[in-house]
Order: sequence, then C-alpha cells, then structure tokens
Amino acid sequence: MERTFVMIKPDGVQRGLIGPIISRLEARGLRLAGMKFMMVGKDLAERHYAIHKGKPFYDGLIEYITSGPVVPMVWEGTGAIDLVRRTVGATNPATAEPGSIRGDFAVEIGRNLIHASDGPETAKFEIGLWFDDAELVSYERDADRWVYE
Ligand code: IDP
Ligand code: MG
Repeated sequence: MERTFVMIKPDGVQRGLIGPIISRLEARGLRLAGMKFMMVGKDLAERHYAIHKGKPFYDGLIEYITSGPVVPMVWEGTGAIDLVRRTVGATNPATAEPGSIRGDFAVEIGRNLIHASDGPETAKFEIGLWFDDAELVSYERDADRWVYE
C-alpha cells in the first residue's frame, strides 16, 4: 500500500464539489487515511509550493490556495500516487481527459480544483507537511479484498 497527499483546493470547496471529488477517489477503491478541513496560512502555502517559487504564476497560486478553506487528505492503495494523478487528470483542465476530475469539473489551469503528489519523494514530504503521524489512521475495510488481490 502506497500513500499520497491530495487536497481539494478552495474552488472545489466553494463550488460544492467536496463530495463528488471524494466519491471519485472512494469509488476507485482507494482508502482514506487522513482528512482535515482548514484555512491555509501563507507560511504553509509557501512551503507546500516552494518548488514553484519564482515562476510567473507563483504569487497568484499562493493567493488562490489561501483564499478559502481546503480539504487536505491522505489516500492509500496499490500504486496510489500514479493512480490518483491519473484520476485527477492533467494540470491544465483544458487538456485533461474527460473522465478525470479536472477533465470533468474544471476549465482553467489556475482553478483546477485539486492537488495530488507527483511522486514518492513529494508524497512523503507533503504528507509530513500537512499531517502528524497521529492524525493518520491505519485500518482495514471488509471491501479491500474485493479491490486488492
Ligand atoms: P499539478 O498541480 O498538476 O502538480 P504543477 O505544475 O505542480 O501542477 O503546478 C501547481 C499548481 O500551480 C497547479 O495545479 C495550478 O494550480 C498552478 N499552476 C501551474 N501552472 C500554472 C499556470 O501556468 N498558470 C496558473 N496557475 C498554474
Ligand atoms: Mg505539482
């Protein structure tokens, strides 16, 4: 089982898409390991997006992510990092495949609804940035044997 960090961004909350987005991940067979509902301070936003500092969209990105409440989550499953990235779709919703979250619910790159870790290193860093160990839950679901061999 691999864990990945996922966050519904402020536009997802404002547009009433918390439920539909979580439903996609649940229906895929992934298992929720942690979840919060919170405002993001500038300091946390800057640490989360440190890799993009200096890019033309950086200031707008920080403003966007701190503009309203978000839903940070940890999801787990076999190959969860890549699986979630595919379920989320391309960064620019204009080119995201229909059937993906961004491809079905979003239009512009600066309002693309959801964040997901892009690799094992990023996932480890982001999970540690947003969650304490004690906030993550390890458990089994009866349905897991029908999802995982
Ligand atoms: P990702 O979210 O698919 O991993 P990244 O390239 O890591 O995409 O960019 C982080 C976030 O920054 C994007 O999800 C999007 O919200 C924002 N972003 C990236 N490129 C642009 C841009 O060209 N204009 C506006 N916002 C952008
Ligand atoms: Mg990224």
